[in-house]
Amino acid sequence: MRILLAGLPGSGKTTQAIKLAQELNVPLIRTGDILREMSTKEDGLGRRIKDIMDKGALVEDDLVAEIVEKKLAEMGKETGFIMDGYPRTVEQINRFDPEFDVVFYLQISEQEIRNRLFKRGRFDDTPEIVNHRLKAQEENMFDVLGYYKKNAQVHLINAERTIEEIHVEIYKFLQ
Ligand code: B4P
Repeated sequence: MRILLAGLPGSGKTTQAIKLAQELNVPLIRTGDILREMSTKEDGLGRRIKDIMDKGALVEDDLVAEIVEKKLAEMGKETGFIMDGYPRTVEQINRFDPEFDVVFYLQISEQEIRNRLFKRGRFDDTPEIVNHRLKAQEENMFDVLGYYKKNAQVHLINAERTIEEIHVEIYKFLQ
């Protein structure tokens, strides 16, 4: 099964994606991690990605779509996978659509997002960068969700509960 964990930054999508991939024993693709790894390279591309991520903006659609398409081609789509962080815009879907069977969308308030991210304290969790990330992603995620409502099975999840409660809901839905 091809599963997407979607939501705004801080909604818990990565947390749930890791747990689910372990439990189902299927490959996990995380664009955030791939891009952070690429951003450590001391070449032109690495520096460009670092610049974008430092500001809390989205990396170019073309580039991210190409990375994901390549990764899935290497893995073989037929085995099933869990995706975290892609697509984040409809433009990305137009460039490459992984054709998910199920999409879990984690719903959360802005206040709770801020609480969680400030507590986590990653380099891009400062108030200014979080504002940028939310601005860059809110409208886009709304459009992405609209697309999948027509093209996949979408399950909306109340993400303001414990990690375990959310995981159980997702897991049960897949049984
Ligand atoms: P990501 O790495 O995907 O990071 P994120 O959106 O901030 O959320 P993350 O998944 O890490 O956190 P989670 O909600 O699980 O992206 C980083 C950057 O990469 C983007 O800003 C962008 O620049 C770039 N990027 C990635 N994909 C891209 C794409 N497709 N196109 C363009 N650019 C792209 O958890 C957050 C915190 O909440 C954690 O500390 C966790 O412990 C906590 N938490 C989780 N669940 C909780 C719960 N139920 N209760 C309490 N706390 C919880």
